[in-house]
Amino acid sequence: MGPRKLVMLLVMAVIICGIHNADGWRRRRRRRRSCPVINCTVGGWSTWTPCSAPCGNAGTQSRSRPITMQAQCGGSCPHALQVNRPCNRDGCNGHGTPLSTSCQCNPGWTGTCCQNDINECAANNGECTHTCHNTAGSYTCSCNPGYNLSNGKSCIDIDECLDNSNVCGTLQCSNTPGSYICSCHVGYIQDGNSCYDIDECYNNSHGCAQMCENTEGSYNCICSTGYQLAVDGHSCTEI
Ligand SMILES: [Ca+2]
Ligand SMILES: [Ca+2]
Repeated sequence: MGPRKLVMLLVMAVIICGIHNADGWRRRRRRRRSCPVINCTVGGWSTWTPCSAPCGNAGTQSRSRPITMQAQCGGSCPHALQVNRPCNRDGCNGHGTPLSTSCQCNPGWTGTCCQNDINECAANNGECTHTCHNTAGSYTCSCNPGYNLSNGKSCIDIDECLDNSNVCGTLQCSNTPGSYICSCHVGYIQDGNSCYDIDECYNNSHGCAQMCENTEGSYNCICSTGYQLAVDGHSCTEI
């Protein structure tokens, strides 16, 4: 065999070998293509975490789920593994103003979320003159009978004698704190709702030096002939 034939044989061997190797590569490639592409699988969602704030405007909570099988053969994992959502937004009692994780309370309320009523009556009786009533978010004052509430806090005595001039009928009306008294004028005695003249001459309360004359509501002292009534209205002096 000459050198020329030897070269030809070598070239042919290289070509055959190349074709053979190309077949193997194609087969390997087909094997790789036949590996099934599998995406990941995920488990069920967890329960929601506690909210990050009890109220306000920034509370969030989340839930998650695990990957139960990783992706294979070039697969992907397109599932969300955690989601967030807002929670406990606002939630300010008593129309409070939401801050990030708490509330700014209106008067009468306190607490992180303004959930607690302030008992205004606990301090200085709520500045009520008489009775303080605590209410949710506020308070009120009330007065004992015979008084009117003024400016929501003060109790002012009612002057029954002025407001109702007939409250005592024909009797004399005297205003008192929280009430009033019906009484007879000086010289009269009360019996029920009526007043009767006191007979000072009869009951000997007159104090006249000599004689006594009863009058309606009063009495006069009288002196015998030869005497005159002194300036004190009771004594008698010789003329
Ligand atoms: Ca209150
Ligand atoms: Ca009164």
